[in-house]
Amino acid sequence: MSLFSIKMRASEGERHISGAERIAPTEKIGDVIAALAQRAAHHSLGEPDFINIKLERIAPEEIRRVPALAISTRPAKTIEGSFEIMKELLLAEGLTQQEAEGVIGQVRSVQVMRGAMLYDVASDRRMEPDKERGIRVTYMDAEESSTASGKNHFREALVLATKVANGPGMIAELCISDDPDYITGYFASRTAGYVRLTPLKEMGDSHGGRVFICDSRRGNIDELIKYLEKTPVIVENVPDQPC
Ligand code: PML
Repeated sequence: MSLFSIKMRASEGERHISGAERIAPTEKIGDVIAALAQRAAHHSLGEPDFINIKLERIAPEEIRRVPALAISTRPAKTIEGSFEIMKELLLAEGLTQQEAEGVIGQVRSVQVMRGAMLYDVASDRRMEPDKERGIRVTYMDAEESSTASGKNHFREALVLATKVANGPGMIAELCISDDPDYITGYFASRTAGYVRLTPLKEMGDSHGGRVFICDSRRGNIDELIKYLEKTPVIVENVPDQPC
């Protein structure tokens, strides 16, 4: 049975409107393409004038399968309370106060950036080869690839976070959604799991982004970037809802 990577991106002029991807077997390709085209055409950010749907066959032996991270939710009364929990989780991963405050400052100040920042604690440096572009995590899906046309923030984020957490030398990921209507974000790591944090921002705020925290003493950075951007990963046991 062949598997295909199916990627959709939609834009209007220079403006990015929507993007999504799936990994699906040949017999599901038609349904997945239809769902992604619907999603691209009906987006709250506007009607695109360009929709690109790209298919690539993936060799089954290239695919890595990993179980979804364990899910938990840590609600807080205030945004600052959520960032305190984030800091506590970073300290538990071995970051110093200064490092933890530094990476939280980075994720809070991300402007519009399609990819993620990659911060190395060993050198105290950002490691993205192109700082404007950031690191773009692609080639991933849940085992039960969805053919729903709406975006499920939680499910898509859990898939991405699980892929990222399994990268060589990765310590943790911080995420604030850039969707102005979505105030829940997360902290994720192999040890803590996928920890949903809410609220991480005010309703209506379109700032958001991701910071990946790694340690170049524990894994090679070039290999990590190659894994994040190129290795196909299927995540097992991904629920539709956080429960
Ligand atoms: C995004 O918008 O891409 C990030 C979504 C974060 C999802 C958090 C959750 O609901 O678990």
